[in-house]
Amino acid sequence: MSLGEWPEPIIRVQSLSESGLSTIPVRYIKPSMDRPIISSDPDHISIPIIDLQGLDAEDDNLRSSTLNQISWACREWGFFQVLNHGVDPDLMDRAREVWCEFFHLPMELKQIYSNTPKTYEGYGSRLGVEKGAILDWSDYYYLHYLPSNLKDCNKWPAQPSSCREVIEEYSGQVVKLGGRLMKILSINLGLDEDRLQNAFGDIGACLRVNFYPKCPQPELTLGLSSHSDPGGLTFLLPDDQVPGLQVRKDGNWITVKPAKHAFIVNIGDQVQVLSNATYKSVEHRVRVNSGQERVSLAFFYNPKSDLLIEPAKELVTPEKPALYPPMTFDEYRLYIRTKGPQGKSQVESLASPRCCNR
Ligand SMILES: O=C(O)CCC(=O)C(=O)O
Repeated sequence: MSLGEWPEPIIRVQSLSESGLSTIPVRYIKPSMDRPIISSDPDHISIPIIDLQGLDAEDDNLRSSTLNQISWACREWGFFQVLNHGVDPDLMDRAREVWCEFFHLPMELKQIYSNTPKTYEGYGSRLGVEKGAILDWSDYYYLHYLPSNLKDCNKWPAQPSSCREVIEEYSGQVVKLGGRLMKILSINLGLDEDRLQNAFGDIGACLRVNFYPKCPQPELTLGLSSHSDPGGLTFLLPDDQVPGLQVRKDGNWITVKPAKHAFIVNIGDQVQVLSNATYKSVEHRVRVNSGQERVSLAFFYNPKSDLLIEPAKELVTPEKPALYPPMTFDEYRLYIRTKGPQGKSQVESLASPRCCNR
């Protein structure tokens, strides 16, 4: 399958939504088993919220209790919210605002940045290039921050006028948070604190800003289909006014209730591989609604794209052999770039007892 061009003309979901239609086109209608069932959401369950201030505490008990909370969240949920994470709350607000403004610019200004599946950079409306695929109810903007040879600020929106500056500052701070959490995850896995970071090499970092327009029939579609993130760690700045993100837990879909100025952190497939499945990347999806649009910023902290990623040797034992074959992130992400979001099918299809005993 070629990643040269989109297989069909691109339709902006925002334009569809703003046209005032009362039923959604058939291309957005999900099979009944994939549709969101609003009433099935158990309200009393939520993903863990962890205050990272405890990591800098002089008090050893507080520090180790924070490490334990993170360890538990990584094992049990693969998803958690972090508070006091070091990213400036005002900058978080500005980042969200500037992207809301971008999506409300006239269409012709956004179209300048239309993307293609070759790199996905720019303004897009679909993931995957399969002709006739059922599409998600969202548009997005995708850009590279690291490595610096891929960073091209001319591919970032020139409007709103503060957009590039805000992206730069925001990304720098989130990358620092990523480096800090990589150390914590290494320590919690019983590895040297730099072990995961060294396996990632010179990291890649990119931002996808998701825009979910209002939808007249939210019960028939999804803003983003179920998927696990192919990369290392994801730092999601959700819309703090409009819920939508759902995480799969024990067969149920749990709707995340974002805490003010928290980041939602989740484990990606590459950390699942490196940790030899001690930590799992977890499926998630996004619901839309008829009353309010929603914006979220997903920042992906990834390995260098041409390094082989495989289970850390220290975590491979005769009782727990290597579950995954070595693979570069470039090879790995071709799957989602071709097929679009497909639950956890990729990482699960790679896991094989036959990879053991190497
Ligand atoms: O919009 C959200 O809350 C989640 C976005 C997401 O999962 C992604 O961009 O990969």
